[in-house]
Amino acid sequence: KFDAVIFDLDGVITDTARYHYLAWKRLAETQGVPFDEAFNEHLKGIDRMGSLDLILASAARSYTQEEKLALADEKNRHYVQLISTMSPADLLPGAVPALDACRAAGLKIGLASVSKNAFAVLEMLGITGKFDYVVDAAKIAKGKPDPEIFLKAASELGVAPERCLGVEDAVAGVASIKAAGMTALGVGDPAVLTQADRVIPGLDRFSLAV
Ligand code: G16
Ligand code: MG
Repeated sequence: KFDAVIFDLDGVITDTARYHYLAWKRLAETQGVPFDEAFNEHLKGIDRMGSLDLILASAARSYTQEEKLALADEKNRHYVQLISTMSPADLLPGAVPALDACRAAGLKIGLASVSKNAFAVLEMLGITGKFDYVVDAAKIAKGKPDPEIFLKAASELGVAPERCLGVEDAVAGVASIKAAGMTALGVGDPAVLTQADRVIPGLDRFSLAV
């Protein structure tokens, strides 16, 4: 049924979603903006400046572009510090077996992350070589939920979108996969990832039977 599988990184292969949450939470608190896990769900898969705009939308004042860039930079420095000790031990259960199962099935393997830190995270996890093609923030103009990132991965892999399976933990990411005309495998809670074709709790339950 599929010729390629395109994985999201944060929250699917490793739990950097937790670190993004902690870094945004601290940033929001410095600006007096309320922040919790439920609000954070809307930020998953959204790029850095887009996430900041969503947080500052409930701030008491408006911010200049210069101030926003400084805040985004501050959040990223905290995030980079949080991920600095990552190693292959931070791979989520089932991540490597899922990648290896796709490889054994003769499928192309892509990665679609809007994170500017994606290549650094892949290196720390020791899995860069497991992907045929990686799309990160530098290669796209529009982030998730726009389909661009998954379409770019498919075209670079030389596979038609309808022959691709996208794997995502974020509402915006699942929307991006569906807008690209692909099948979406959600990782997380089916009550949250309502647009996914199937939802599993983690990659330890990964199968190509979607
Ligand atoms: C990830 C996260 C988002 C984060 C974005 C940008 O996307 O899910 O929470 O805001 O990357 O990250 P950075 O600030 O490192 O550029 P994805 O697509 O990997 O889920
Ligand atoms: Mg994600």
